[in-house]
Amino acid sequence: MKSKPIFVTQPSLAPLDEYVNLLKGVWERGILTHNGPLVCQLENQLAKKLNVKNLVAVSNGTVAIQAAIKCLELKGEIITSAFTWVATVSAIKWEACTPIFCDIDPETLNIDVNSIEELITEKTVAIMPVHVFGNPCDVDAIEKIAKKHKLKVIYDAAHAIGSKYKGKSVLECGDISATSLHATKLINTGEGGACISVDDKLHEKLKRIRFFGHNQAKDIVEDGFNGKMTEVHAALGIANMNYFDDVINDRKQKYMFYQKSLSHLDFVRFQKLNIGESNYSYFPVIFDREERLLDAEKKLNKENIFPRRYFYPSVNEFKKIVKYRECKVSESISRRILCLPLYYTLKMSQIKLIVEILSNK
Ligand code: T4K
Repeated sequence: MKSKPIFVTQPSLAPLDEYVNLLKGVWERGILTHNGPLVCQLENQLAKKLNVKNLVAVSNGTVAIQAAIKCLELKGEIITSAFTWVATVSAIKWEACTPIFCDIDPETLNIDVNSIEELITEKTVAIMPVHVFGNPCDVDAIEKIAKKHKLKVIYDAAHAIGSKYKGKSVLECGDISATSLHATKLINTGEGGACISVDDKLHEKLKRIRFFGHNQAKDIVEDGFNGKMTEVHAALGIANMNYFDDVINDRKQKYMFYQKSLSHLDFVRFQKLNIGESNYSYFPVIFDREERLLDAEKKLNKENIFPRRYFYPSVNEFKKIVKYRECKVSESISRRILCLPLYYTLKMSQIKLIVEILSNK
């Protein structure tokens, strides 16, 4: 009989009774959405936990990026990383802006800060870097470029809950950060996301944008949409959040174990985590050649283990939805990178098995 499949990740879930207890209140109140008490509780507790001043919960991470673009009223070109999930691109496009792809640093896998300025034109309105796999970008360098050219900065911080820059939450960097609370993230609400901005005016505006553009009197005062989170999702987030410290510590230990156990292989290397503090949310392995990756994937799949090719292909290569612009480093790394299973309930024996399979060339 085949063993249970091991996927790239599994949601970190609080004990069911803790979730059910919160749901009882939802049933009693009969309030399911529209900025209910649990959404407010989640926002307050999450802001406290992450040590950020302001946080607006929304329906998913893609909507969080769109709300950020709407909030800054951007119209034009947005320079973003070619090495990201398609949602970064689709959010920019949904807001009628144009993504301009910047290549990445081959070591950190984040936007190459030395390649941003050459992409700036009179149409550029913002930079949207991605903290790839939770590894903080070179925020100071990006801020310097943005200031010099009077550009806004939105961080796609979908992976970055718990990541830090200069000892503080990386989510407070830039004009707005957009994060994800999807099932696969370190804190999850099933589907969900959040916008973080230290600017109180932007924070209030984000709240209105999420709620069709209504103000308190229900007048339409912004160009908004429906980006609301439900009480059922917020309840899940509140229950799960209590286990965040355990989840992040567990990830770090497993990450370190993987790295140490695979470091003897001369055909793989790892993402460089040199700026700030990563949250170790993914464990990507960069192979020397795509054939070697495909071979490793095949061997793992044979044992019912399913790593994922995040991100493949490089988003500048999605020719159906974007205008292709070559980004050599991102394209090459996309073909050679594989994220190995990493999650709270993953057993050490399972990690050892994965290491063993990868070590047998
Ligand atoms: N920006 C960046 C840089 C992003 O990476 C993302 C999303 C976004 C923006 C947008 O945020 P959201 O709008 O999604 O909040 C996943 C996630 O769906 C996506 O959230 C994530 N990034 C992306 C990197 O990965 P898939 O298609 O690979 O996920 P899926 O559903 O196949 O899940 C992966 C594995 O996890 C499955 O094989 C099994 C396991 N799993 C998954 C789910 C959903 C479970 O065990 N339980 C579950 O409920 O995209």
